[in-house]
This record gives sequence, C-alpha cells and structure tokens, in this order.
Amino acid sequence: MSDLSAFPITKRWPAQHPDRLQLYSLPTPNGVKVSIMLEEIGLPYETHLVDIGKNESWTPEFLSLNPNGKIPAMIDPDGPGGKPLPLFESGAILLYLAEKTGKFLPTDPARRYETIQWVFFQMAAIGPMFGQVGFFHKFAGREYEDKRPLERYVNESKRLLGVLESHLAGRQWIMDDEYTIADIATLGWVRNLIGFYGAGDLVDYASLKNVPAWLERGLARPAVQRGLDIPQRP
Ligand SMILES: N[C@@H](CCC(=O)N[C@@H](CS)C(=O)NCC(=O)O)C(=O)O
Repeated sequence: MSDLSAFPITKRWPAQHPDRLQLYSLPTPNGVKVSIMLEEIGLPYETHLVDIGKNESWTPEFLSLNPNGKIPAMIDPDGPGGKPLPLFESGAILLYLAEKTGKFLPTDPARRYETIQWVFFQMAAIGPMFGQVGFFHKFAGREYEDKRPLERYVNESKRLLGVLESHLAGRQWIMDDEYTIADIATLGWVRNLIGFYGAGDLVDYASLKNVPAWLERGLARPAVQRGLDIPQRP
C-alpha cells in the first residue's frame, strides 16, 4: 500500500486509493488533456476536483504540489524507481504518462521529437493565445473599452489555427496516421475556443476544413468524450 501522507495536498484532498495515480484537476482545456490521456491509456487513477472558481488552487495544500497555483497536477505513487512522483504542467504530465506506458508517443526518435514539438506548440502558443481570447471575449476583459488586446489575441489565434489547418492537410492526426499526445494536448483547446468561449466567428472557424474534420475525429473517440467530463463538476 503506497503512503502519500508526506504530500500535504492529501490532507485537503485525501486519497481513497493511494496505490492509484492521483489527479488534481477540473475539466478545463488544460485539465482535460490529462483526463483524456488517462482514459486513453487505461491506467487506474483517482480524481480530486480542485475548484478554481473558489481559488482552491491557491490554497497552501495545492501550492505544495504546484507552486504555480494551476490545475492539472498529479502524484504517481508508482513513479520512477517505484517512488511517488509529483508533477505539474499538463505537457510534462502527458510526456510522463506516454513514456510510462509506451502509448501515444512514437518510438522512432525523429517522430518522437516531432510529436514533442507539436506538444510544445500547443503549450507555448495555442493554450496561452486562445486563453487570452477567452479572457478578452468571454470573461472580465470583455468589459475593457480598449479592444486592441482582443484584436491582437484573435489575430494570433487565427494565425495559429492556420498553422494547424495547413499541417493537417492530408493528415488524419497531427502525426499522420498516429494519434498522439500532440492531438490530446490540442483537441480540448480548439473545442473550447469555438464552444465555451464562443469565438468561432471571431477566428473565422467556418473558413477552415482540416481542423474541424480533425476535431470531429478526436471528439468521436470514447476516451475523449469521457475525459472531457473528468473530474465531474458538482
Ligand atoms: N501551463 C499550465 C497552465 C495551467 C492553467 O492555466 N490552468 C488553469 C485552468 S485551465 C488554472 O488552473 N487556473 C486557475 C487560476 O489561475 O486561478 C498547464 O498546461 O498545466
């Protein structure tokens, strides 16, 4: 039986099954990357809902696991060397889980780096830019009189979607026929931009062909559908 008592986060979010991977999350575009991945690989895990609307990610217990105060974060009781491994940053978690299970990351070295490149593209560009569109179009920034920030993030998001659109021409997935962590990282963000953020018109989503077809393929996967709702909001 694993002992996770050394991790202060388990005081606020106790582990019922300390032998299972512990996921601290919420179904946001960053959170669902990990829940989709966990559903895809079928590793047993336990979820803990961290309500960011109530600032729970800024509590001392959560900050002890992720000093950056953001979901998702995890503890794998069976990490490298059989020791518990705490981890934050969704991209790092995806890479870790892919390497742990040998799934959704090509083994060929060149293709492996290419996949990681697209994961970084999501982490460094798609996520932050789409997130700013959310802030300035849907959330508090909507009230700002100066529309230049919104314009800038919309234009940048449009450009990034264009990069994906060109890359996906003639491809089923970001890595050709192989569904990988690059797709898992990116699907939830595109879905959110045109869904929850309601920014489809702003970024002229209707003019795209390859991205919507890829998104539809991704959303048709049962593990993606399940992962999008984990942990379930109350
Ligand atoms: N780069 C981080 C970003 C995580 C992130 O921004 N999480 C958001 C939810 S999608 C969050 O926890 N926000 C809470 C807050 O800032 O108060 C990752 O990919 O893990």
